[in-house]
This record gives sequence, structure tokens and C-alpha cells, in this order.
Amino acid sequence: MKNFPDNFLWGAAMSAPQTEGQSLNFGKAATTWDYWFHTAPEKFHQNQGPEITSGVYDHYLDDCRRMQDIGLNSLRTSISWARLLPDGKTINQEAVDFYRQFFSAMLDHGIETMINLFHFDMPMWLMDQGGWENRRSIEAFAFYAKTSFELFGDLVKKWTTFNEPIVHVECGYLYQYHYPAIVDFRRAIQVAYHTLLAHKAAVKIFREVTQTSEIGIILNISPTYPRSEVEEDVLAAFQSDLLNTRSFLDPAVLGTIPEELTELLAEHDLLPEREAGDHELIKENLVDFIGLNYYQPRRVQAPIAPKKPAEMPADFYAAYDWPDKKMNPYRGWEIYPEALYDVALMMKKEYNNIPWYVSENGMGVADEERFMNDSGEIEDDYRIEFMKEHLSYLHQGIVEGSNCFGYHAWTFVDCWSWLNGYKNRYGFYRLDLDTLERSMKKSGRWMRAVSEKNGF
Ligand code: BGP
Repeated sequence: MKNFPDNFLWGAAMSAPQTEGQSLNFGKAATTWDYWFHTAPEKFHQNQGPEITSGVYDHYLDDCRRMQDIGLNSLRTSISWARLLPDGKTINQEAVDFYRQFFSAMLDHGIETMINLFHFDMPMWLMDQGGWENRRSIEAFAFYAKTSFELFGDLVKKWTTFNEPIVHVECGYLYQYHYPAIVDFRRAIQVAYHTLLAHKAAVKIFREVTQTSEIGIILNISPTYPRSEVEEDVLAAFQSDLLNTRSFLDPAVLGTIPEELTELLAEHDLLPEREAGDHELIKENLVDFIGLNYYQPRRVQAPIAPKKPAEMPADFYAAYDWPDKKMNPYRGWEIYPEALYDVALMMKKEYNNIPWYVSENGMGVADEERFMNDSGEIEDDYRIEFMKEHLSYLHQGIVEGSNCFGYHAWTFVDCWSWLNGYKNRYGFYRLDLDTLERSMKKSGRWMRAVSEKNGF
């Protein structure tokens, strides 16, 4: 039996743009996703867009009961900035009512509400002004954060500013999976820098508004493993970590941007524009906790034909295809649960053993109806196996002293996955896309048992 610490959070994560639906109704303004789907629907799997998603806006009351039915004691979702403040300034009362009722219902069902502010859903009015490239986005985000803390602070005791901030940077400005889908390393770095400052500005305001709650940030972590111990491969892994992990984790927890990162960017003429006062903002506003989304490791080797100045991250490290890898073929991601142990020890040794939790972990599988039994339940044993293995390695890290306070699966009910639409399903509940009916999968029953025993 693997026992987890007292008060361990067993939960799930989701986000407003991927679940709420009613995406242009009840006062909500468009995000880049609404705009992009409107202008280029063919980019989206089976033309599935953001307007309906999983219908949480209309089903939230029953959904809170469903969360309880699978033993969740906590859940993270996000507020939609474009719903709460459609023009960036004016509060939408319908949004306030919706979120207050939703968060209160969660609490009534024994679910601790953890709220994130930005989950890739840039309001279109701000994107029209340059999005995170425009330094004024920092102030706009801080206003949104303050408004949220004031409106919902009595219901939410754990806040996070951003979900996976590096993802909107790389997907929007390098790899073209998010709007504006351009390829420009220099602009990507400016976007990252302003995002970091927006996070810091929100933490600063948080400390002014409340003393009784906690704030953190959610980062995606892909521990980097070099192909070999050869110097060039090890250097590639180090640089990959600088760009992908330490760029946000170090400033969030330690208050510093790694010197090696600044030097590397300077060497390639990629430093962002900075202003006086930024240094203090970064140094002072540290988080109370960290959320880490873990799906897959990163395996790298020395870059193949590096350019200087670098034009892409591939000029610093190349992907390495490890022949022994075990794959999730649907998502194309390696399955490597051992990494959660490495992550746990990294947090202990390199980040002052700050409280942290696994804020997302899960397995996306296509065509899950193949696994439906006669009574209509999806028998997702592969998902149970996946979570068990990951939890086992996490448990070992906790036994060795890592300060991990929870595990959130991705996700509660099958949700909309950006350009992938509803291709891969991750939920404890299956969503019928025609009726929006939810039905518990076998993994939901398993989760309830784990949560009841606080282990397995
Ligand atoms: C994380 C995001 C989620 C979610 C998940 C699964 O990176 O925070 O929003 O989508 O990944 O990935 P995907 O939906 O791309 O399969």
C-alpha cells in the first residue's frame, strides 16, 4: 500500500476555454481561439471549435456532484478573462454570477477550488494591440488579476497566474499551434519576458489584496535527458533546461533569471527589451507554491547544424529519439513515469523544497468507444495503469522528503484540446459530443477508491 501525506489533494484540472462553452454568449468577448476558429476552421480537428466544448457553463451544478462522485477533494479550472472583463475594463456581471455560483457549488460538494487566471486564452482586443508583445499587457493582466482576487477571494484560497506560460510562447511564436502562429525567436522571447513580468505584477497585487490565501504558477515540466554523457549532448540538455524550465521556474521560486540564460541570449542577440524596475519586480514577488504539469520527458542531443545567431531552439539542442521509449501513440508522447521521481527530487534539492503539486498528468486516447463494455462504461485500464505508475514514482519522491501536496489528473470530463479538438480523450468522464451527456469511466471509480484510502 502506498500511503500519501495527510490532506493530500486528489483532484483534476481543466480550463475555461476547453470546457465552458457559450464562448460568445452571456457577455463574453472573443479570444484568439474564437477568432482563429472563425477565420481558419479547417485547422481544427474535424472542424471542432471553442463555442460549445464540454458545456460546463450550463452543466456545472451536476458536474460538481460528479466531481464528488469520483472522490475529488480539489479541482483547478480557470476564469475566462474575456468573459469577466469583455473590454478589459468593464466587469461582466453575468460572468461574476456564473463563477461565484460555480465556485460555491464546488465548495458545497467538498471540492477545494483552485483558480488559474490565464490558460492560453488571450482576449482578441488585447491581441489586436500586440498581445504579450505589447508591454501594456502587463498592466492589463494585473488589473484582471486584481479584479479576480477581489471578486472571488472569499471562495478561492489557492490561485495561480498562468498555465504553462512557455506554451503560448513557443506555440504562438515558434511552432504555429496557437494564434498568431508566427515564427520569430526574438519576438517569442519578448512575449516570454512580458508574460513573466505579468505573472510577477499579479503576485505583487495579490500580496496587497490578501494575506490569507496562496498564489503560485503552473509550469509544464519535461525533465531533460541527454542522449549521452558526451560534452555536447550534456550542454544541449543544459541549454534546453535553461530555455524551457528554468526560464520561469527560477524567477518564480528563486527570484532570479539564470545568468547563463541571459548570457546565452545576449550571445545570440536575443535579449528582450527591459526597463528599470523589472529586476526588483522579478526579485521580490515569489510564489507560495508551484504546480507542475508532467506528461513526457524531453530527450535531447547536440544540435545538428546550429546557426548563430540562433533562429530556433533547435539551434541549441536537437530532439533525440530514444529507441527504447514507450509511447502513447495517440498523442505521440513518450510515457516515462520515472521522471516524476526526478522532478520531486529536483524540487527538493534545487528549489528549497517549496510546496508543489502535480497539477496535470494524464493520458489522451483516441476512439475510446472501442473500450466500452455492455453497460456503457469505458474500461480505460490503460489510464489507470498510467496514473498508478506515475503515482508510484511520485510517492517514492515524497518518501524521500519532497514537499508534494497533491496530484491532479488531466482531466475531469473529456475536453476540447485546441487544434486537436476532441480527438484524444483524457477525462474521468466520457463526454457524448451530441448530447453533452457525461458517463463515468472505470478510471473515475478507481480514482474514488484511491482518494478514499489516500493511496493505493
Ligand atoms: C497541457 C495543457 C492542457 C491540455 C493538456 C493535454 O499542456 O495545459 O490545456 O490540453 O496539455 O494536451 P493536449 O490537449 O494537447 O493533448
